[in-house]
Amino acid sequence: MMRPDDGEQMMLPLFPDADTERLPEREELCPGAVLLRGFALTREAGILDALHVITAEAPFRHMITPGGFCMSVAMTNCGSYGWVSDLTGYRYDAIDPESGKPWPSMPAVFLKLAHEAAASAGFENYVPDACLVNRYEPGARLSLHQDRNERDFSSPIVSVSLGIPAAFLWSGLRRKDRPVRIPLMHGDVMVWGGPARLRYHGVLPVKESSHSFAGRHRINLTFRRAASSRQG
Ligand code: MD3
Ligand code: FE
Repeated sequence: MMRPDDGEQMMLPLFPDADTERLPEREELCPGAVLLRGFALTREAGILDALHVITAEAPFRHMITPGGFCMSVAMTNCGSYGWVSDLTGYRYDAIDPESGKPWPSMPAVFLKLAHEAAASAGFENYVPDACLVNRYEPGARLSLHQDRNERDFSSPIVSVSLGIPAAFLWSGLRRKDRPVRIPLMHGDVMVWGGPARLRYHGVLPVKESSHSFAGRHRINLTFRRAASSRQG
């Protein structure tokens, strides 16, 4: 027989979020920006295979900035468009300037990962047409910048961190805003859209370490919609 106050005997946790608060799986950093810890972990084998196919066709290279500096991050691309930098500026190009051929196609495992990450951050129907692959070795960094070469700012950017960790610098809409540091680990995925899309961001010099995924490297996959969605 139930007594009226039996409900009070249930083990209701005193602090409901205590277990998840230390390492939340899904964290909203600001409106439009969601961090999905470990989201890519179940697909690392497929991602690694795909990376080998891409880099056999379009090897990592250090691009030159319009100011004449050699970037410390090595890059390549896959998808319909690739991000390129040279003395004439930054742009998206359907052709890899090193090979004169189109960039390797976007592997299905990449498309699915980006689509599902975007959906779980609230962006439905995300179909990226460009994936920039960044490779950091210890000491490599990416200074504060905005990503604004894309036609379509209404689509989010999905960023996948693999290999050794890095500290991501996340700032505001103005370069002088004070950045926050976010440690990014193997398998973490970030989705940036809406009001967060044009925030300044960068990566601090990567510290020496090693990880089974790619030895002394940090690999970052950055998915974008370079062409406008209407144009296709
Ligand atoms: C926030 N890459 O390739 S990804 C880049 O870790 C780039 O390699 C970094 O920034 C990396 O352009 C950071 C996370 C990221 C990417 C684009 C963003 C964060 C962003 C665009 C707007 C706001
Ligand atoms: Fe960026």
